[in-house]
Amino acid sequence: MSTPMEQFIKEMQDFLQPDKVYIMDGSEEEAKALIKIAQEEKINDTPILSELNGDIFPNSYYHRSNSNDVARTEHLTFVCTPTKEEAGPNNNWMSPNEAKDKMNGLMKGCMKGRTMYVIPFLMGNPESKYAKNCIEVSDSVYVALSMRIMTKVGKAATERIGNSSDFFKGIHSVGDINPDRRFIMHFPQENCVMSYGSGYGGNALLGKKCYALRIASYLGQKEGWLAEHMIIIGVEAPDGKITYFLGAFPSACGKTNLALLQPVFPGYKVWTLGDDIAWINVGEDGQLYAINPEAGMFGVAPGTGENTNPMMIATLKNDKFFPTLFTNTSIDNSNNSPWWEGLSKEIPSDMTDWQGNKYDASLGKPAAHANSRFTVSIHNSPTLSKEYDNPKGVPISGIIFGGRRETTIPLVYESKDWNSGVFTASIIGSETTAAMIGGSVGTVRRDPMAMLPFCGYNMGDYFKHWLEIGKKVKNPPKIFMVNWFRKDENGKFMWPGFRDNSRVIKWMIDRIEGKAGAKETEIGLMPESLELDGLNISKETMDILLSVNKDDWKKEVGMIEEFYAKFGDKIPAELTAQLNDLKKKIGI
Ligand code: GTP
Ligand code: SPV
Ligand code: MN
Repeated sequence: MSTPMEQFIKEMQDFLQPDKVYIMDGSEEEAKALIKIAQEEKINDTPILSELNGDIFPNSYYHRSNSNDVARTEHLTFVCTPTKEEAGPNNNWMSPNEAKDKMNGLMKGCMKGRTMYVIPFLMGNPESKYAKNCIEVSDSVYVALSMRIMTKVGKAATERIGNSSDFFKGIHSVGDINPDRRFIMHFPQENCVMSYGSGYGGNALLGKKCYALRIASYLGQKEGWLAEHMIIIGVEAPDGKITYFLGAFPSACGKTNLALLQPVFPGYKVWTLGDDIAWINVGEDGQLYAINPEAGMFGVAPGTGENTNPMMIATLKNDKFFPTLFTNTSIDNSNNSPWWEGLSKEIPSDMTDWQGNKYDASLGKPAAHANSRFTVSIHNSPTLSKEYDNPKGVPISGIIFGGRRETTIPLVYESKDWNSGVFTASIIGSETTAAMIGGSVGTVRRDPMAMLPFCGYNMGDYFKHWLEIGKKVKNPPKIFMVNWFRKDENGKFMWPGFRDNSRVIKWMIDRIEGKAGAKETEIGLMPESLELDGLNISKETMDILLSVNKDDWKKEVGMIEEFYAKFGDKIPAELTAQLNDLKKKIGI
């Protein structure tokens, strides 16, 4: 008798018809062999990977993708629940049968002449009851290698799966990388995702957004937990006490930077547990606990430099776990190293841009794609927390939400209790970024909990689920809202951001410990003061950053009402009551 895993592999072999099947074991020898294959295999005359200068970033390789395939494609991403209502207005929907027919038509025999990589992987520590078993099949060696960095691939997964039929099935092919034939279809009822036509991270590394957020959020609703687009950090104070936070920000809005923050205060230290995804459970003691189901970081390159994120530069220079991949950055030809805007002040004089052309700075365009990324093991980070692999997770004392907003949203405010925090998170608006194709960068859209593109079911039900979780938690964490991205009338960021964000985090810790005061405002509690020693910022600027402009908020409420209206009576009464309360306070 064959095992369910063997049956799945056989079924995929019959369906996709690859020339070869390779089952990954996760070993270092295997990684070396796959890197070699990726250096020899070419798409449009470009090798899938080329070796970079190891003296600058050790064991690093460069990948240039098709220029039509550089970010997630939300308009081609579907949640295929039996009814449209289950998927909600926050998702594109197709009936499971129609979606299956479409994907079967596109994918039958699509791996002829190619190798099917079978990637058994785990999301989370195998010892953790919260970890999940998964298998992805893919015809991309770049995906196979990336999955090895981002998740626990190989033997541990195969062993944990054993004879069980309870595993996620990810079916992926790059196809001919044509956006007209690109679909990312989620089948939550079947614990399965089919993805065709893209090799890009969030579309193709199916353990990440597809499983660990969309499918997992669906499972979480059924099973009483949360799958969130959140970082996990532990902030150590000079007395050695560590306070654990979760932090949710929309794509390309600062999670990875906050996850590796180097505080400006002596004696404070941030320990990294996760930079993108958290699975959150109510523990036996009634506390909220979080684990990071991932093992690597797929981070935005532009803006990452010695001044902004020194810990990430140190991570990229570490070679404990290999390889590190750079995708769609530019190349500095003087030393064969990756370069991106923000890596150094000086622009190298001889570069190849992300599309493979000689870079001409006079054209005023960036050399690296705005969504160019690195893929690096979290084990290479000098700030990795000792608790990273704790099967129970870490106990959470604070949740930080944020968005990218030029106006309206103050630097920081605190919600009074869990329900008002859920309301605050449900009304997040954020300017769209280059992390997604198919929208104009910079337009404000509602992005509740930073989960708009990732919630695998109706967001009205999701809000209800958040409120339910609150009822089960004994000491609910404090909930904060931040905005690092406020701009002045000249379009300049008003707050220095990055390392100086630790000034705001310190206030949060003091609030959690009952050591700092706060003033009441229309939208929540705000600092009476922040520690700004050594920072050159005017009182005028701080006053704007920490104020509530009622006219701006009146406009904001209009956008919130429009968004809520899409969900009809699915919006929980608690949130409607909060909204009415806010309206009253700002004079509507
Ligand atoms: P995803 O990986 O897409 O989920 O993004 P992320 O939320 O992890 O964002 P990341 O930390 O990679 O930051 C995205 C961009 O915002 C980068 O270009 C950063 O340099 C920039 N950024 C991060 N934090 C700050 C900040 O405090 N202030 C300013 N001005 N920019 C920031
Ligand atoms: C994001 O877009 O939120 C990312 C990158 O973290 S991806 O994995 O492609 O979704
Ligand atoms: Mn993300």
